Amino acid sequence: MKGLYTALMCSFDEKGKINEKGLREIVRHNIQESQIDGLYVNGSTGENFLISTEDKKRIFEIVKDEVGDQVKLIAQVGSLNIDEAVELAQFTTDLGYDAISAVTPFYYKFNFEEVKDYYNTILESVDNDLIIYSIPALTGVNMNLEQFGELFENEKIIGVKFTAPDFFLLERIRHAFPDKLIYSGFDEMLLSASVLNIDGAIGSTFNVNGKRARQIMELSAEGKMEEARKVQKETNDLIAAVLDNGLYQTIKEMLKFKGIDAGHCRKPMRELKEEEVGRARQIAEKYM
Ligand code: HMN
Repeated sequence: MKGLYTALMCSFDEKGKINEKGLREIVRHNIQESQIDGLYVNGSTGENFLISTEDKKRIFEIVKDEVGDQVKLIAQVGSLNIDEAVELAQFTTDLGYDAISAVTPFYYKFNFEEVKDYYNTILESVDNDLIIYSIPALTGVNMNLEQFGELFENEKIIGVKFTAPDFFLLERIRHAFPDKLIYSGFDEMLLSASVLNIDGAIGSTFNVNGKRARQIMELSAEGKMEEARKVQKETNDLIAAVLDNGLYQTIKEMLKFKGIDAGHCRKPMRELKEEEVGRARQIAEKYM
């Protein structure tokens, strides 16, 4: 399960319905052009928190059908509705997803016992491995080293998608749990995480920048730091421009520039203005 995973985008039409043809094209682009090791399906980048259970299931099905066994698949099933999380965990395990992942429960101020119970409840219902999705800036859930350790006591919890700029904690987790998988979640910090010996990364920008992400990981592993920094710098020029223009909308527009039917984002995400579409195309032309 090590390696680079694209946090997969989904193509939606202007009414917010799944565009199956576009979704399949995005999947193929990631495998053929970005050359990633796997896909992280229905994460933040997949606009998971904006869609119905039925649509989530349909996306899981389409992606598995398109991918077959070509690359690894991780299903993000986390939900504030724990029944939905369990249902999706079972559904994707039956479909043959290699692992599931679940965002920490958010919005309400759950205490750690509640977070732990959430993961154990999901896992009691399925025979699959789970990767914790930790993204404190969006969920407000900050776990410390001891708490990660308590969650990792469940052998079915095989790792964490670590989306935080806390390299002190990242190093402590790496050192304390050498057998657990750590995936870096912030693409702009990939090199900084790589030097701490992570097992892989999961990122939205790999939809359009997968090859550079791989170079960063490989150059870092070979100790070629000067070259690795150069590629991270190029990557960060791209990411800064994308963030400035509208993250998910701009990545979709860049995919469209490459002839992929990446469609629209779902409301309440906004449409890009004409000049922003122009900027997205310029970013694609420069970096893809
Ligand atoms: C997902 O769940 O879709 C991804 O794993 C999320 C991933 O960590 C991205 N985070 C968010 O979009 C919030 C990053 O790739 C991020 O988009 C990128 O580093 C730019 O900041």
